[in-house]
Order: sequence, then structure tokens, then C-alpha cells
Amino acid sequence: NRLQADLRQAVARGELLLNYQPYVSLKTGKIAGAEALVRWQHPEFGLVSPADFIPLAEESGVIHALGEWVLQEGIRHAAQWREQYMASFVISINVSLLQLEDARFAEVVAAILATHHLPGEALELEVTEGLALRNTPAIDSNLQQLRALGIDIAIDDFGTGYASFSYLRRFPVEKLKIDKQFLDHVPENDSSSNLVRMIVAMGHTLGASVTGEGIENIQQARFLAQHGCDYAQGYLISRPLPAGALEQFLADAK
Ligand code: G
Ligand code: G
Ligand code: MN
Ligand code: NA
Repeated sequence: NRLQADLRQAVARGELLLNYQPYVSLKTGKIAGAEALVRWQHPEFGLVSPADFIPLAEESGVIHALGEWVLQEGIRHAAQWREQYMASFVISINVSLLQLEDARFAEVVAAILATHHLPGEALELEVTEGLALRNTPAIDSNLQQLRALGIDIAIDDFGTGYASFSYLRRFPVEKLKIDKQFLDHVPENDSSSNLVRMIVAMGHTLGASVTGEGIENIQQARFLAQHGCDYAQGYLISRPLPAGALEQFLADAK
């Protein structure tokens, strides 16, 4: 596969870049942080979506180098933005379960944070519900070490996968991100709205905060705020932005 072969060199050739999509606190209306979203500028095929190349990177094992680059780049920007614009800014970074299965993952994360003099509180890691299906000693150990560093774990696309109640009890997570599909027809659709209210209540019962993803209109944001949801992310607030534009967004918000 051509893309898979090219992906091996993509990091070294500087073809990867990060966009950042901010999210706001529904309590204060202020920006709380931003999610890093990787993009690949392929010299021939143009912009390739992570939905297309992350699976290839996982298959070939390139995900480890790629994931480490995302951590370095995202944390470097976060350190700069916390210093210049917002001391409480949190960077949210998506990680593959394969990264969490690497016994040295937490050490690598700790070393990157230390390089930039950032506390663990500045970083949140987003994992998918597949975590519930894979439970290896390495994942357990990494999650424990990450938590000890003050790094929050968020379950991404919550509701679409396999996070069981018993799993959430065994591995406390700090945040649930409700998948966009559950929010698309809120508040006009009763079953969607009821489900969202239930997830917010469940998250809070588990001691987790809750984010609504894919928020595109003010009615959705109002519904979430009314029902105690903590954060909102989506085109209503901002599309994913290049680093320079996110910086301007933070400067304007200051
Ligand atoms: O931004 P976009 O809609 O193209 O993202 C598509 C998917 O790719 C999302 O599910 C997102 O979580 C995932 N993704 C984006 N950036 C990263 C990354 O750096 N690492 C991993 N593992 N997944 C990512
Ligand atoms: O799986 P994950 O939640 O990480 O995926 C994030 C993806 O969702 C990003 O690629 C981003 O472009 C997309 N996204 C974020 N907000 C919105 C939104 O409000 N509407 C739509 N249609 N897509 C969104
Ligand atoms: Mn995500
Ligand atoms: Na999502």
C-alpha cells in the first residue's frame, strides 16, 4: 500500500501538522482548552484525513512514532499558550490504544511534559471505548502512572463503543465526551435528549466531567448548559484551527 509506505517517512519529512479545536466551559462560557487533531499533507494526494491514515499507522506500527510527534508538538504549543494567554489552558490529545499498550508510554509522556516544564494538569488524553475490551497489565500500569502525574483521561466518542459500567467503575475516567451523533437532534428529539441527560447524570455520578461534541447551534448548547453538562465543543464555538489561528482565538478571548 502506497499510503502506508509514505506514512513511514511522513513524520521525518515534516508532512504532519496539528489543527486545534477549542472547547468551552458551559459554566463560565470561557475557553478551557483545545483538542489537537492531526493532519497529513501528502505531497501528491494533498490533505489526508486521520480517519484514513490512523488505521494504517496502527497496522504498520508507525502509530508509536506518529503519536509521540503529536504529543511533542501539542505539548510544545500548549506550554507557549499557557505562558502567553491562559495559565489554565488544557491540551487534549487523542491516543491510540496501541500507544497505551507500550510499557514505556507514561514515561515518554512524563519526559515530554518535563521538557516544557508543564504539570500533568495541562494535559488530557482522549481514548476510545475500545479500552474496555483491551485490558493488559501495560495499559493498567500506564493509566495508573498517568493519573499519578495529574493527567486526565477522557473517553472519546462516548456511547458508540463498549465502555461497560463495570469497566468505568474499575478504571475511573475524568471525562466523558458524548459523541456527536447523540447531540445532532437535541433538543427537538426526545429520545436523544433523554439519552444525553442520562449520560450527563451518569458521568457526574462516576465523578467525571462531561463534554458535548459536535455542537453546531445555540439550542444544543443551551440544552447542555441547562442539564449541567460541563463543556461544549463543535463548529458553534470553532472549527479545528491551524496553530496560528488558535493563538489569535486565545488572544481575542484574553
Ligand atoms: O479531525 P477529524 O474529523 O479528521 O478526525 C478524525 C478522527 O481522527 C477522530 O476520531 C479523531 O479522534 C482522530 N484523530 C485525530 N487526531 C488524532 C491523533 O493525533 N491520534 C489519534 N490516535 N487519533 C486522532
Ligand atoms: O472522534 P473525534 O471526536 O476526535 O473527532 C473529532 C472530529 O469531529 C474532528 O475531525 C472535527 O473536525 C469533527 N467535528 C468537530 N466539531 C464538529 C461539528 O460541530 N460538526 C461536525 N460535523 N464535525 C465536527
Ligand atoms: Mn477526540
Ligand atoms: Na468524538
